[in-house]
Amino acid sequence: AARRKLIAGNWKMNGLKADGLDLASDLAGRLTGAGTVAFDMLVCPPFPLLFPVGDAISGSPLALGAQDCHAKTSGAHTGDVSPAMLTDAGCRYVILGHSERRADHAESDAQVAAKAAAAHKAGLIAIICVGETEAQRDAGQANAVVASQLKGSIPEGATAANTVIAYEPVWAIGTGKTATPDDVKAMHAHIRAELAGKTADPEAVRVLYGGSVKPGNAAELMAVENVDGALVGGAALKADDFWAIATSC
Ligand code: G2H
Repeated sequence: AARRKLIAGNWKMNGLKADGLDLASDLAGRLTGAGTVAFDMLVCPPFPLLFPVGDAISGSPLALGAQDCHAKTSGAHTGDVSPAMLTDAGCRYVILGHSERRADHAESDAQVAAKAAAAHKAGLIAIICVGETEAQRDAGQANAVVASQLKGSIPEGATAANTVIAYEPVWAIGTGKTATPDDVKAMHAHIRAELAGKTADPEAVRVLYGGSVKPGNAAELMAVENVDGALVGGAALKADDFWAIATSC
């Protein structure tokens, strides 16, 4: 089955309301104007921008996502945000287990799985991130690390309809270094094989590549077998760059 590409912008901790509204409205306008396209497009702004951006792009083909959620539905969890709060703002997706969350907040695979299960229950599509560090790759452990992250982070009940995987080699994030198409091809084939038994329909699950994707390397990366889109950070903050990446699919 053909997997439709997903081009997701992870804005990380960037942008104030005016910037976010400009960027999202610009992209929504381009997407609407383009008519039929070969990809789904998603923006994931910081929490405070979800409602204004969600309102601004509501009814357009541009989808909204968040960058994290809590595993519980409500309660005494100061500073956290529930999955239902995200759907209330218009989100369809949530990024979970990004390496920056795993590093800055010591998120474990088990926590990522619990968050993904909660996201699924709320009707959200979880984008579960995995990826090895440079030291792990140099030690020849990249495949084993990613296999173990997939095993620990994908919850029961995951399907192609509620789960997307993002492979982001940590050494390629925001560094300007990009994995070679051969590295990416090998890892995505490995991930596809590992999805068997962990999702109901492993052939249909989209597996994104992330890590310094930019207009100059997008076409080459998006053409790699088993690469079903991109999770884009830095280059997702400029409408021209993000649009160029999407339209290179
Ligand atoms: C990887 C990616 C987006 P960047 O973290 O998730 O960021 O494209 O800036 O490397």
